Amino acid sequence: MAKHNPIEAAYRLARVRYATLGVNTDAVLQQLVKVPVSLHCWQGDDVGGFENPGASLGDGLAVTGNYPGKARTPDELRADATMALSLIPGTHRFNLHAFYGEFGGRNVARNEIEPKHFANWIAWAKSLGIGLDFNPTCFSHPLAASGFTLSSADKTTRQFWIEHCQASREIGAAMGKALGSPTVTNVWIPDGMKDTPADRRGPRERLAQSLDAVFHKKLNPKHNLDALEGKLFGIGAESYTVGMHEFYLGYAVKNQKLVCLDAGHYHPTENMADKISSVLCHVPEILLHVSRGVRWDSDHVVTLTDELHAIAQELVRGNYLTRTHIGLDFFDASINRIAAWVIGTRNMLRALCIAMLEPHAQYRQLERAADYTARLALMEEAKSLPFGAVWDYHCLQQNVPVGENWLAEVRSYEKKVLGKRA
Ligand code: RNT
Ligand code: ZN
Repeated sequence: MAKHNPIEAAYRLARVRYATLGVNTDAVLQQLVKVPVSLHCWQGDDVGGFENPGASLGDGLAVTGNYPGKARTPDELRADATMALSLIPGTHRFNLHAFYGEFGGRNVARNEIEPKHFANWIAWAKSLGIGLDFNPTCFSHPLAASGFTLSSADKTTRQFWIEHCQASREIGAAMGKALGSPTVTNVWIPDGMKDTPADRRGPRERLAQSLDAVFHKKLNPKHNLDALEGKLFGIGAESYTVGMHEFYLGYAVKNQKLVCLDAGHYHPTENMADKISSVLCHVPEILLHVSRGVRWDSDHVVTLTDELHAIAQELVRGNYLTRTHIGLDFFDASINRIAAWVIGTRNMLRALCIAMLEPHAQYRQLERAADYTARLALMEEAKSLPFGAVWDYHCLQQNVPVGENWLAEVRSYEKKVLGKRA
């Protein structure tokens, strides 16, 4: 360690402080660097995809803002994501939606997409040594315009989306195989109704049947893992969401699939963190969409909130990191999109770092002894421990900018690259 580097000096002091609580900061950083976060491709281009340039979003999703410089092509999106990844400590993953495939200018129907349409993405991921995750895109499409996809009463529509999801799982498996790390393929559908439905049962029973068809073919879990994402409501689907949490929880428990918990998809007074240890009693693994709900929007950039701390604490305290796939899900078009990725991902990792630094062995001991006074006292004191010094040192060690220094790099990329995009 260099003698006069202030980051290192602060770390040395922090290490001593944490040691008094029985926490080994070096061990924490060794653990932290191994945790991958899956960056969602759709922050880079406002959930546009590359099927239909200029197509507008809908189906319960809304992106607001018109910050200049969004990625317009797969190459631009890869360049932007590479930039974001270079500012985040550790080795992470990238999460693609099906409509980010490269179809060579041809109109390839969604139920006919193949691994070859993602060959460039796979090559890019390989070059960075990262894994990929995947999602069928059951929105932004004429056959989703009725508000129903896998749960549609129309057999042809239903079949189309079943085939799209089947094709997506095959792509997920091809990615996982090529990259030597399982791809999590996550199904989310927008199906629902704006106003009170007469029939809540029919669409749900059809959705269950469609999912059975989607998952009929067994895929090697070393290549592909299936996840299901529920939601409370979407814009324009306020009264009825076919795929609500209870629906998928039941389906996932029965079929041992992964449940995807999106932090923006519950009633605002519900705590997503509290669901982790509940759901993991009954399914082998989970996927997280870490996000931030603000009033009716479920997708603001992840900031270092109490809710985020709670999620990280649950993952660490419950020893769930090996059974949890951490992904992000937000889209903000009102700020620099690369900065949005960097802020959200660094916050997720920072929250994990803080959670790992807690003296949880002591908490647990006090709890077992029913000394709730000391437990509360210790938890509150822990809130001002010098975790910032540990996090800064981690960034330094991982050769990424310390503190706010990453912003200057985004600014210079903005000038050199984003500014030249029309
Ligand atoms: C929608 C879900 C879903 C999407 C992405 C684009 O409410 O959260 O995960 O955000 O698939
Ligand atoms: Zn989500």
